[in-house]
Amino acid sequence: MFDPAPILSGNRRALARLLTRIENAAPEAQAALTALFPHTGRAHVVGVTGAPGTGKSSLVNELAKALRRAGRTVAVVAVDPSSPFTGGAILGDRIRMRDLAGDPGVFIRSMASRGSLGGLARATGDVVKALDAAGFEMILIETVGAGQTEVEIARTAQTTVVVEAPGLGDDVQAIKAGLLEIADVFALNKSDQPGAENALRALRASLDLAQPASRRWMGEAALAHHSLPSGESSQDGAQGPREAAAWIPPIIQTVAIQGQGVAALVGAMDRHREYLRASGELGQRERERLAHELEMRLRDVLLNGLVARLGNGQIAEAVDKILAREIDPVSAARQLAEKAGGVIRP
Ligand SMILES: Nc1nc2c(ncn2[C@@H]2O[C@H](COP(=O)(O)OP(=O)(O)O)[C@@H](O)[C@H]2O)c(=O)[nH]1
Ligand SMILES: [Mg+2]
Repeated sequence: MFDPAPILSGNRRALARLLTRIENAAPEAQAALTALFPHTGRAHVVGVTGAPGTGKSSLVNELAKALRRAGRTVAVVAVDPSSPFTGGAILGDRIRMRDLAGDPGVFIRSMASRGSLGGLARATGDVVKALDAAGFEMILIETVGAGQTEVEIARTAQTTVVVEAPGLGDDVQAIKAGLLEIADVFALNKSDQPGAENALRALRASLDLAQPASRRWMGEAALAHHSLPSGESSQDGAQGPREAAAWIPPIIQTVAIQGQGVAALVGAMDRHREYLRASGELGQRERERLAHELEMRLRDVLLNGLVARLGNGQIAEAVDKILAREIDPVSAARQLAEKAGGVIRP
């Protein structure tokens, strides 16, 4: 039997060991997650995503420091689907370790892909559950915004921060397009760099396409005093009652390497969480997320059960028949399911 007490009382060794088991999909991990599940659902889970080089790691590092200064506990999960390394072998993480080493209120974990990206998304979700049960108040998940895995991982987060930076190429624009719709907060990082003003204008323009100009203007005016001085005029007193009705993703200008704008970014993350709670969206998103997870797990359970009953031989046989165009994939799947238990009827 797995004893959840050490994890719940903040034993870091026990936690680290569990996270390794989760990553390796070790059989004991599931028993642990079952025991810990009732203790989850308290943390504010924030995804930090964006193109490579925009400054996500630097920003996450500064966010962790700012949260610690405010007496809040924080866990960081850095996910890199392209890296075969894990366990903090990434340079950025070693830098982070130096800043935050020895602080029991911080926990940092790097995760890398071992083949299946779906597996990585699932492992990340489980790692977040373990950190949540361990009592970390905020969990920051850093991912490179590129593909399906990131979208899956973003589902885990309650708040998604999309990091942008000036002066990146066309490939970055492409990544951006997919990220605009999942952003709850924008961090326009590297605001010290040439082109920052242009980047701000470009980002606003693409957001205005998605939202009525008047609403957008109101949201930003309300947040203007949190941004870095940028020569932009800020309108005071624009925060009206409509502010509570809809969330407008704010753009927070930051300079991660100087820690500038980081407090404002924490403020925006907190406000988003408060908005989610007040609007009822928090519960709704949680329900959708858990329903999605149940569906995924159900698929796994059913598929594993089916394969166990039929054996790989029958499945390979079906593939041969499909290949020979003797049967189509959907009909073959139905036949196999019926053979395995007869429970599945279209
Ligand atoms: N000038 C400037 N450089 C930054 C800023 N933030 C990060 N960098 C640098 O940009 C590079 C990429 O940062 P990193 O945090 O690793 O980006 P990531 O790939 O998004 O995680 C590093 O050399 C950082 O020092 C910033 O605000 N201004
Ligand atoms: Mg990084």
